[in-house]
Amino acid sequence: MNAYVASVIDYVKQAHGNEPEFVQTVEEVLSSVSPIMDAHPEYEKVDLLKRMVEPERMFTFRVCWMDDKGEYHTNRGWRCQFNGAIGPYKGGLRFQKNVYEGIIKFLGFEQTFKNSLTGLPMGGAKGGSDFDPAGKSDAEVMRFCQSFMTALYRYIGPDIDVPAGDMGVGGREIGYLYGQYRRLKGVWENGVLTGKGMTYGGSLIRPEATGYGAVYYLQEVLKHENDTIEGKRIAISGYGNVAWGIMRKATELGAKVTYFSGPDGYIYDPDGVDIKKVMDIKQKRRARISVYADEVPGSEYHEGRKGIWTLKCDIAMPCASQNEMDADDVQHLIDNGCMAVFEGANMPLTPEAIEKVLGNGLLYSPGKASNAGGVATSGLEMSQNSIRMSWSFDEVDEKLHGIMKNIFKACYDASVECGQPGNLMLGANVAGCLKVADAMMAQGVV
Ligand code: 2IT
Repeated sequence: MNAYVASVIDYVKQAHGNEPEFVQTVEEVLSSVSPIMDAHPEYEKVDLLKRMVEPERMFTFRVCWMDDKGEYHTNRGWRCQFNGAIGPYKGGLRFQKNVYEGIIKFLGFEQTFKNSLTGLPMGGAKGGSDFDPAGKSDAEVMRFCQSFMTALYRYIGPDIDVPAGDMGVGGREIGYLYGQYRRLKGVWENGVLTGKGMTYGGSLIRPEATGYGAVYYLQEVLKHENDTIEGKRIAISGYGNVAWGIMRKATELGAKVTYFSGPDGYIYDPDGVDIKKVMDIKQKRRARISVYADEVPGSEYHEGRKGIWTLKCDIAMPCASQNEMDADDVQHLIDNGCMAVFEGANMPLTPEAIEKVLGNGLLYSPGKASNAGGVATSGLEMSQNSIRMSWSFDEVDEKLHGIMKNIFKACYDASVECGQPGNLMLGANVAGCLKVADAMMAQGVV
């Protein structure tokens, strides 16, 4: 490994040893770009990587709110504006009990390179709270979102920083957040958030865009292998918007999704997943997935979320959470003849799992490439808000499709340039990183 890259990784390990997820992503990305550093000593000369691993700024704030019983709660909120070299900061908000600085920083770092890969002018950011949305009423969620935005509104804006959803933040939360932003600012600046409802400036396809994009990306990879998605059996972990976007598009294109999972178990439905039912359970009723088996005749619920990787599938798409798939899971997949692992979530594979996938010649794509369709469509939502127009379903879909094709081409070309054709992890990290690096170089030491 290049000595400069090794020294920056060591520095991050020392300075951020208590943030393992952040250390993990930095190590992955920087190891990939090591050959680039050999070829470009000018980056080392200005200590570029040290600046790249340091967020431009990060806010921590108090979010206090009252529950329906009149009791008071105080949560912690964060926004990390990681890198603004190529555009306004952009990235989602995650509301989940286990959120802390390390999670927000890992997501912000990944987002920087993902956004770069989309080809759209968006810098990298992420935010969120350790608020646990489980079991909260609409009124509680509204009061929490209003309090969150009251702390955040002065630091964001359509040309400054544009949050969106991530885990625990969907259309309902974005609505409450925008309402409070508008009340506080007294202006119509709907480009400040993406993932909005259609009645106030949302974009068609945004809710399903991450899943659609992942399937478009998968199609490109398979086409390159002279293969097709038709008839493929796909296993998906998770049942959020990424998962149901994949279910819908993959099914439309002739693949078969017969199982999906939640935090405590998985569903097997031999007839192919009833997507409407999945959305109804997750979005409207916010219920556990076992309800699916209670209501869909012929389907089964099995305890244990890991079980999903022990089943036969051609393509595994982890869409739940970071580090959800380890080397043992990959071994089960390989034993069952699985040919590809495509990440729908951010960093769902442990480093050992990635090593096993690559070592056994499976096709593999990191989330920053295969799940970039979500933020890409957020970028399209920002464009529509700027020109005060709405594009049709077909217009947005066509643009999204084009972006995913370009991402594959950028990743593949970079893998060839690095002498490892088809290593899309390397390609994604190199292609994503180079654009940001060159923009930072052009703008001087800031
Ligand atoms: O991980 C992601 O790319 C997102 N949560 C979407 C971010 C966005 O700004 O649409």
